[in-house]
Formats: sequence, C-alpha cells, structure tokens
Amino acid sequence: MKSNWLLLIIAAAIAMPGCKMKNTASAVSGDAAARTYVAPGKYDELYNFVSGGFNGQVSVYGLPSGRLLKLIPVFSVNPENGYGYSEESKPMLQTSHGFVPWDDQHHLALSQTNGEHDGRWLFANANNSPRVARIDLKTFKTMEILELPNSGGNHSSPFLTENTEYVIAGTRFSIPIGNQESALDNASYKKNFKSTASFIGIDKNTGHMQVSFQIILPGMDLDLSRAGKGPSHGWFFFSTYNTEQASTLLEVNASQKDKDFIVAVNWKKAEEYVKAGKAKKMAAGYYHNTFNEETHSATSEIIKEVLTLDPEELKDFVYLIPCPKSPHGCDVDPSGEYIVGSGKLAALIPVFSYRKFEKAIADKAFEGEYNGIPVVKYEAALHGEVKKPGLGPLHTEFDASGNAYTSFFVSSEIVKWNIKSLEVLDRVPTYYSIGHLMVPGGDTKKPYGKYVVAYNKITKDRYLPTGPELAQSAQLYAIDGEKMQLLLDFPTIGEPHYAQAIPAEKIKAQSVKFFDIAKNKHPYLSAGEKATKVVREGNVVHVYMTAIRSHLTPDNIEGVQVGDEVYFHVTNLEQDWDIPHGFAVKHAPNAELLIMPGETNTLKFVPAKPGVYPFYCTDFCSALHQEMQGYLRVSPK
Ligand code: CUK
Ligand code: CUA
Repeated sequence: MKSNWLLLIIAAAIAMPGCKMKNTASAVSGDAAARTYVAPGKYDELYNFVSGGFNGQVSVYGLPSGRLLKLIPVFSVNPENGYGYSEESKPMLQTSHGFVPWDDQHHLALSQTNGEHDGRWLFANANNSPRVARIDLKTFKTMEILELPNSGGNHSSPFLTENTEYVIAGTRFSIPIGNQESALDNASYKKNFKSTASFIGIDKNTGHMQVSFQIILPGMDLDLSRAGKGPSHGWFFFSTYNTEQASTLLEVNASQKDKDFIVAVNWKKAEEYVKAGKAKKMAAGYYHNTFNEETHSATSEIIKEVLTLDPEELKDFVYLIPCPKSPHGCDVDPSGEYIVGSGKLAALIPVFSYRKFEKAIADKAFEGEYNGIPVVKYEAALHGEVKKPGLGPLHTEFDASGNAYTSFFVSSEIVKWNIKSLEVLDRVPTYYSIGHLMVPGGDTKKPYGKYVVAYNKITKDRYLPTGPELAQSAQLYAIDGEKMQLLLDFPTIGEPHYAQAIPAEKIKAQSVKFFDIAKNKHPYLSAGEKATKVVREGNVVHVYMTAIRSHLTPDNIEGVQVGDEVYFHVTNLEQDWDIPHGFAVKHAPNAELLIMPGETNTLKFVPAKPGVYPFYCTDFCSALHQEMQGYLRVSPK
C-alpha cells in the first residue's frame, strides 16, 4: 500500500475517535447463530473460494458456516501434498526466471457462461511473477499456469468476460518492455515504461489458456478491472493510478492529480485488428505449464512470441474516462449499464453510464488526449455520484435487487446504496479495515445475493491472541433483509484479497472421487502389485511401487548405492473415495508425496551416505496404516 494511504489512515484515526470500535457484541443480533449453524453431517449452502495473498494458494470454505474445506496449492510449493516437490508437479512452477516456489495471489474468477458462474473452472492471478492459473472444479486441482510477458505485477487479473472468452491480466507496475534496464527518473519513466493488458483466450472445451494479444498502454498502473456485460459486452474497464507517470510514489507524488482514469478497452474491436493482421509480433519467451490428466504429470512449453496492439497507432479501441483520485476498484453492475469507480482518496463514488459513455464517443465529447488516447469528458459519461459515502472506497459488489455494496478501508465499513438513485441505504462496521468484499455471484448478471463477506486487513482483538501475527478475519453478513446483519467471524489463511462463491448445487455432483486406474497413462505406472519392479539405468534407479491398504510393494529395496538418483514412482491402487496414501523417505530432502487413488507420483532421492533408510505411508489410511512401511538399503559406491 502506498504512503498516501498511511497519511489518510492517520488522518482518519485522529478525526474519528470512533475508530476505537464500539462494543462489538451488540452488532450481532438474535438469529445469527441459527443462520450460520450447519449441523454435523450437513453440507454448506455455498463454496467460498478465497485468495491466499502472500500465502500463494487458494482456500475453500463452506458458507454460511465459515468452515475450512480445503487448501488448493497454486503458486506456492506445498509440502503437505508434495506440490512443487514431486517430479510430476515441479514443471507447474517453472518460469522464464527459473523455478519460482512462492507468489502473491490476489484475485479469483469463476468461469462464466452467459454472465453466470458455470462451475467449470476457477482462475487465479500471481501478482509477483506475473502468471495466471486455472483450477479445475471437478478435481480442485491446479491444471495450468501461464506466465505473462511484458508485465510487472499482475494485479489487474484474472477478471473475465461473460462467456469466459478472455481472462484479463493487467500490469500494476509499469516496466520497460522487454525488461531492459532503464534510469528511474520521471523522464525515463515517461519514455520507457509501459503497462500491458494481456487478453488470455480460453478454449471453450478444455479451458486451455493462451495469450491471444496484448495491448501496450502508456506507463500508468493498471489496478483492477471488470468486463462489460449485457449492453457493455465487448468492453473491459480498468482502473489506473499514477497517471502522473511519476517514477516514485513517495511523498504522495503520484496522487497529485485531481483525477486518474478508467481505461475502457473495446476488445471486440481489438480482436478485429488482430484478425486483420494489424497486431505486431514481438519476441518473448514465457512459460506455459499444463497438467495432463492422463499422465498425471505437468509439462512446460516455452512460447516464443506475442502479438501486441498499440492504441496510439490503431485508433478507436481504447478510451479514457476521468475518475477521481487514485481509483482502485472498478466494478460493473449486473445489468452491464453502470460502471463504478472507487477513488481511494476520493470523498465520493462516481458511477458511469455505459450508454452515456457510448454516446460521448459517438459525439466526440472529449476533453483532450493522454499519450494519444482520447479522454472522454467526465460529465458526459457520468450517471451520477454517491456523495459522502465513507472514507477510502475500495470495491463494489451487487445484489439482485439493484443495490451496490462498497467496502471502505479507512472508515472500516460496508455501505449499501442504490445504483439508480445513488442514495445510501445502510452501513455496517467491519472489524477492521476491510479490503475486498464479496457477494456470491455479485460480479455476474445474476447475483445469488443473500450474503456479503468482508475480507478484513486488520484483526486485532477478534480472536485469542497468537503472538504478533493474527489470522486475517472474514466476516459474513446477511443482506436479504433491509438492513445488513453481521452473522459470523471466521479466520482465514494468508491474506485474502478477493474471493468468489457459488451455490454448492452447481458443482458438488461433478466432484471426482478417485482417478480411474485403467486410464492412468503415467510412464512409470505400476498397474498392479505384479507390475512393481526396480530398474537400474546407469546411476538412475527407478522404483515402480504400489500403495494399497495396507502395504507398500516392494517394501525392501537393495542394490542402491550412494550418489544414485533414485526415483520412487508410487501408484495408489485404491479405487475408492478419500483414500490417499502418503509416502516419505527418511532424510530425503523433499516433502512427502500424497497420492490420490488411481494416481502415480514420483519422489526423487539422491542418498549421500550409506545406511538403511526407512520409508512409510504418512496418511493414516486403515487400521494397519502403521504397517505401510519398508527399507531402502544404500551401499557405499
Ligand atoms: S486488492 Cu490486491 S492490494 Cu483491493 Cu484487489 Cu488487496
Ligand atoms: Cu497408506 Cu497410511
């Protein structure tokens, strides 16, 4: 967060003694317990996918209970199940800068058909090493990771169009294209630094991602974005800050201007330019990692070029709308007519009208140009302003009845307002300092509504103290009445930024229970215990191993020497739901494997000293779980 935030927070804290929160117990009313109690053995109503922030992963909660159901490893290694440690998963984290075992995961997007969540895939961004991942909602596994060229800080991502035609990835830190070295003064910034909006095309059937084209924009920081829908389908709207193009954001350098911009991109028109051969090929070298469901293994491919479009050259597909002070969230309502900008330092919320914006372009109601891109007059595109809604507006979500819910970081609250009348209807405090908020389906044409969840940045006194760091806190509010009602606090993993939620009915029946071993095409599969063996090729030893309740085969392995590269290829022969087996070797400088039924996973071990190395199953799987063990004998060379 920028230093101007700090100033604002300090100012707000001084101005508002109310920042010392009121008696929070009184904020919860009578039926909150009944509304969030999911009885033992009963299922939750919704899946809630929550970003992990600096944890790099995605976690899955049930709503309304707030129960943690799963952690899906995406951008960080995960010793618990060998993600990033097993030979099969290592390629997933390869990038043009080598193996990157950590990232900062901010936003999530469920795939959509006709502007509604379809329950097929979940997309996630990596902010640090710019990447986008696709998670399959049949297996809850990361299936694909695509690196992005010409990007520094992939924050404005992975928002998507109403039929998942494209997933977007916008650069938060402008950088010199090609990442050459550059001086860091203002003049060099203006000249050399660019931001890019990558349009990642999604294959309708497989979900496969590819960078279809990139739009090279002037150096300004793309923060967040949303696709148009309904009447505005074909457009993408991005918020930007630092349109001063200052190379340093210290001393509130970048927020001197009264207004920054919403960048409106006509992606249908961009597509036409690409089809007409007007895009430029640029040399690149970025990784596309995919997990194959049949071999249960990931492979990496290096992509050598990317198509780029320059809006200073090709006119009429990028426009700018002025938006007050340092906009963060940029959200489109369910009708697709209203675009809400949230200036972090603004004392109002501007709501733009798509129809008016379209007309402003037709009438050429421009106030000028910015780096060759037309700037639409603020008033010409404006539907109206929500006056004095709160301090530090960040993000807006919507219900199905024409209401908007905006999070306010500085004044620590959610404010409900009506989109048409712009009238503030209700406000509730959050504990404390809310970032994103999420209404289930609130980014779609048909919000499920019913709840809003606040993802708070500061926890303080909400839970038992656990040293200097406390779990970040999510809070569930009911929004099906006239007034919002706080129902529940629940701790979360990492730093949740955005989240998505979908009715359980839409995905629970498709959930895969185990992998069909008859379809396992792993090159080192052991299809049954009889197929197990130990094969030496020079100093490489392949152990074809099986795991089934309650033994590992083979269990005693001899003939291995110090310095050999030993690969344990363990196939889990079970064909039953929820029977993974684990596998760990004493002193193997690796994590364990956690092998799903029907899958094959590989652990590499290069023993450095002679001795006897026990190995065993790490996941309690039957009454004879302890008996799933064996020995590796390592002899001197
Ligand atoms: S965000 Cu990434 S800084 Cu408001 Cu979407 Cu938290
Ligand atoms: Cu297999 Cu414990």
